[in-house]
Amino acid sequence: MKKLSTRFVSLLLVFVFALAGCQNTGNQGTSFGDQVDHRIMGIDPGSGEMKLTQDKVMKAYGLSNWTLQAGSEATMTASLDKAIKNKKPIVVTGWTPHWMFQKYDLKYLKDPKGAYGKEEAIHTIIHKGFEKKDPNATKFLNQFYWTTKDMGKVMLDIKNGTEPKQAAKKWMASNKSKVAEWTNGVKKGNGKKIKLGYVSWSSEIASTNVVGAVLTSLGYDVTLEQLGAGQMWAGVAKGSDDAIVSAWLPTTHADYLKEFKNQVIDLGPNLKGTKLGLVVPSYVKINSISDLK
Ligand code: PBE
Repeated sequence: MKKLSTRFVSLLLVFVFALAGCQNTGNQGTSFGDQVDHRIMGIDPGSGEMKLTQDKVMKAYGLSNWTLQAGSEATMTASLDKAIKNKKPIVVTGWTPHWMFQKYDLKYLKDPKGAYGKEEAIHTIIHKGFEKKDPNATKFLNQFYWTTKDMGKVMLDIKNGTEPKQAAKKWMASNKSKVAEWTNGVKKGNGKKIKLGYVSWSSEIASTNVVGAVLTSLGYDVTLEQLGAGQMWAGVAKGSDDAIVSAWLPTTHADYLKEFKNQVIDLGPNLKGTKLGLVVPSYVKINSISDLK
């Protein structure tokens, strides 16, 4: 009798501990949504990705009980960093090219409904009239074209602490033939002023600084102006900025282009193969945006 009850008690203990264990890790039986408090860690409200996520993605997948938390690229990557250090679940609005894919083991959640649109490109846009005011700089801007790999090098360098201006110069020095292609047939700037608007997204800090550095090396007097996404588009439309190299098209900045299309000229892609989506650490069990529901 005694023996039996000891056995029963130890079995009971095993059971109790197993139950407690489940509660500790919190992922047996709790949905992914519950684990992350039905919260997607987003970025700046003016970004195309926030609009797309709120208006298209969350609607398409029925995520009405979810919150898209506004912040910035910096707050989003800080949350991601913290979650990964603690091996906690998290879902963020992410994009490619971005250094986070080099720094962490991440995956995009599948988007079977195609709510984020297809692969797109980053375009160079000038203020309408700039092509006449400065055909020389326009020629260079038109010839500026690089790859996600090129941009990735500059981005990672900046992420690792190099000043953006310095990182741009460094990249120029080790990619002379590419710079020579962009500046082929382009004359000296002779101190002419040029102003480029950009948003402080890692990808745009990298590209704008590289374009700025090349223009500076040509003898232009370059100003880089950091703005919000809406201000950046309004700026190049008004002409308070001459150009931007940060237009994500055809989907992400579709609304901005529609609003300002009569005041700007699209010089076409300067980088192809970008992507937007919901991103999670690879250790997270779910694989698709559909699994969020
Ligand atoms: N982004 C990076 C921007 C474009 C570049 C994806 C955060 C956006 O959503 O507007």
